[in-house]
Amino acid sequence: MAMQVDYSLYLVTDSTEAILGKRNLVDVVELAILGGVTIVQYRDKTSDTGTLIKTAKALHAKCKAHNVPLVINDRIDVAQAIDCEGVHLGQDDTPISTARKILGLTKIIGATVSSIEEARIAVELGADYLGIGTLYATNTKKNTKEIIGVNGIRRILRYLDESGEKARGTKTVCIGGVNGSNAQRIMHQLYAPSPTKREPKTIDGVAVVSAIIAPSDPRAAASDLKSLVTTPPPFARHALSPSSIATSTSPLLTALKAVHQEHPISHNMTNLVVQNFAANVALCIGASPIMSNNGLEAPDLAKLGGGLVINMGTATPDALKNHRQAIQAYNAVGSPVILDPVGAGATSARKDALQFLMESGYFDLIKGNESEILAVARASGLRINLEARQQRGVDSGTSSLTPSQKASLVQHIALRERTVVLLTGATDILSNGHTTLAISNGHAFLGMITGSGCTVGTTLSAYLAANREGKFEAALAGLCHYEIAAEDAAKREDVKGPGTFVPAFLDELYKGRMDVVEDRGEEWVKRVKVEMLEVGDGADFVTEA
Ligand SMILES: *[C@@H]1O[C@H](CO)[C@@H](O)[C@H](O)[C@H]1NC(C)=O
Ligand SMILES: *[C@@H]1O[C@H](CO)[C@@H](O)[C@H](O)[C@H]1NC(C)=O
Ligand SMILES: CC(=O)N[C@H]1CO[C@H](CO)[C@@H](O)[C@@H]1O
Repeated sequence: MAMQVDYSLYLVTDSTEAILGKRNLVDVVELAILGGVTIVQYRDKTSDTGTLIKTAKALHAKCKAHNVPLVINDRIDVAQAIDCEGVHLGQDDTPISTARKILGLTKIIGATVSSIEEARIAVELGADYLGIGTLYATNTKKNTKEIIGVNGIRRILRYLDESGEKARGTKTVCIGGVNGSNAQRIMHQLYAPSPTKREPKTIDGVAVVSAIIAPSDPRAAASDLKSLVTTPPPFARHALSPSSIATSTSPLLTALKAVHQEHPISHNMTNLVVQNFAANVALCIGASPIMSNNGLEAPDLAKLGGGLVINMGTATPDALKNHRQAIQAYNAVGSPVILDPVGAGATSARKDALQFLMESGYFDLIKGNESEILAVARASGLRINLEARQQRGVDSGTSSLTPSQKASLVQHIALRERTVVLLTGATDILSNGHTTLAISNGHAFLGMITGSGCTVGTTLSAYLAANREGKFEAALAGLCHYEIAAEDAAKREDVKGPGTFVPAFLDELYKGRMDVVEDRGEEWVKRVKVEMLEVGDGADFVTEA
């Protein structure tokens, strides 16, 4: 067996002038090791054998001094000549089995893979670790194979997770476009949710080339990356876990009171005709509305501790750029971001916009109606079995899914994206991947006024901002606050229809809040119609592609 290796920050060298400049590679690598690199791959496709051996020897001396393993890209002969810790083999290099015969069992052999089939073969032939990619397009690698993205890597992790002990035990690093602005999120998102109770398989590290070699201070760059890959991101400080919310509703009252006390900012990045309505909803529930579509302003706003709503209403390139800046600013401080993928899936531009946003950062909650959530599932790399969907009769309006299909859909996305997902409809389905609830509050008038979908987003952003340790309970509380107010408004004698409903709804949002704050919440909480759903594996409908 090869030695125990820490793969968390894996440096791949690049001696080209565009990246290294006039500096000495050995000096740069030493600085990177001092910054926290845990393993080094010497990769040089152009130098002659003499130079390779000379440089490899110098690198190995530095690596050994710091107890960091050195592997050589492709060249088994060079690895043998300097007796370093192993080799890394691409798909076109010497076969793993040959390398193993030459190097023996104690050396590290790594393999580049970009498909399940390549991963299967590499594991079978005894690779110690897999470099899985390409994650994002880069200029560093000339022969950039297909970009497989987060979803492609998750697919391979899932395959490894399910393919026996040897596959599960094979270490993995991702490669391609990793840098300081995405490393932490990638570590969080690259995991294969397991249907069993077992710990899910996660990526063991990130392979980095230019993000460490190119900067003038490789030590600082490595040190930044090291702390990013070894600490959970700010938005994941409170893990999502099974909730007892269906049996005890007191967390709902706590969540509602927290919004009242903290007046969290609800920062919108939408383009909506009902600006006034949204701002009023925010004020009535106790939040402070801020409307800003300027991404450059987001870092300052994020620090104020509020929540951000990303509404895909306008999906122009410019809007998307601002959205990305804002998402990353909120992610960086752990302030919640809600995604409202309005109309996602309706056009290919919106499909692309959704993909872009989901690659931009992490969402603490994703909410949408059935067609929008189906689009999110696809963007997340899940496969939807349309035949199973069409087998069903039409008995609930625009919905084409059975309740159990919906539950399975929402739960799969929540588990995979490690987030909270809300599918809105006559019955809403809310899941954190571990607990899935059906909520049947609300009133039909909500569907007849403009902006009701968007203002649910506004409400939930305030609830999540004020209740960071319990995002799932907060989402449920916000939804119930909103929908019970709609029921109460619709019941009123002065409400004759959707028009008179709007002002009454604002009143009832405020009344619901004050009832709870002034300790009349016992009655309010009894109105909550929530039911815990048992989710089967939904194998016929949603599959982990
Ligand atoms: C980090 O990598 C991503 C994906 O390759 C890229 O879009 C982004 O511009 C990079 N950021 C920096 C600061 O280099
Ligand atoms: C979901 O909302 C979008 C945008 O408002 C709408 O176009 C679509 O028809 C809705 N889908 C369903 C199933 O209600
Ligand atoms: C929901 C909402 O109020 N949206 C507003 C967010 O801010 C932009 C920019 O100021 C407004 O145009 C939206 O109406």
